[in-house]
Amino acid sequence: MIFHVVTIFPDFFRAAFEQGVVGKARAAGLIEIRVHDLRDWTRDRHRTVDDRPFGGGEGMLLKAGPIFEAVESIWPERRAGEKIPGQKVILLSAQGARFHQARAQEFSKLSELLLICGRYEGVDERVAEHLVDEELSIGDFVLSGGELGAAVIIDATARLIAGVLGNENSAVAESFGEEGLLDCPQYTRPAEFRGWTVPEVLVGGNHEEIRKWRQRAAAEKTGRIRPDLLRSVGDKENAKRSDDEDPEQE
Ligand code: 9D3
Repeated sequence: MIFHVVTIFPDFFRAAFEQGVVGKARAAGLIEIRVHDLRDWTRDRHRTVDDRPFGGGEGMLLKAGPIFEAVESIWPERRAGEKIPGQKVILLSAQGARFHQARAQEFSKLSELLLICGRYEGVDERVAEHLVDEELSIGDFVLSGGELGAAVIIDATARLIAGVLGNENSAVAESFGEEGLLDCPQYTRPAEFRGWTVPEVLVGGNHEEIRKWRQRAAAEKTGRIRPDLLRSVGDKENAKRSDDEDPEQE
């Protein structure tokens, strides 16, 4: 899979993508990350990417022109407004819909993903209206630009691509996966650290007891830290049950 990033800070990404799972996936040739400098598509002497908002207001906006030129030069088909199956353009902005694990799953099946990083006070709205497939945010907090968002989406997506993880199953059977619970608490050696011991059952070797403890501990921790996840598990199960119901009975 090829990831394209359009940004005014191309250097931001080097270290992030050299290490860990993403670095290994690149080294193995499973993914490619092409970082493009937005200023390469400016035409003026000062390589201007921003301008003041019509109607007044604080700060500067990213201009539409260089962003359209960038996308249309990376994917020339887009110049005619043609959309290629397996390719998606995303704008990272604070005004976007929230990115989540199901979107990462979806993106991992694409052949190419192009991420445009917003900056300053925002981006000329014609980019969201007429160029991109989707406008996404990574959460309800204020960042200074879309670069961290693009890195988050690439990391979450790349690790799901077949062959990237050592264990093919581990991408599925984890939190925010099928069961929608947080992981259970986990411990490693030493069995006693500063007087705090590991739950007895985990060192006992009774696998059925361990399985039950882990299930209970995961549900307890999820209820304490992320009760919103438990509610959505309930919603999913209700949805499944009504799917199974006799379609004659509404
Ligand atoms: C008047 C409010 N504005 C500034 C406080 C809104 C605003 C403009 C531009 C807030 C953030 C930004 C820049 N942020 C991003 O480009 C961004 C972002 C984010 O801020 N939060 C979560 N995800 C993302 S993805 C891109």
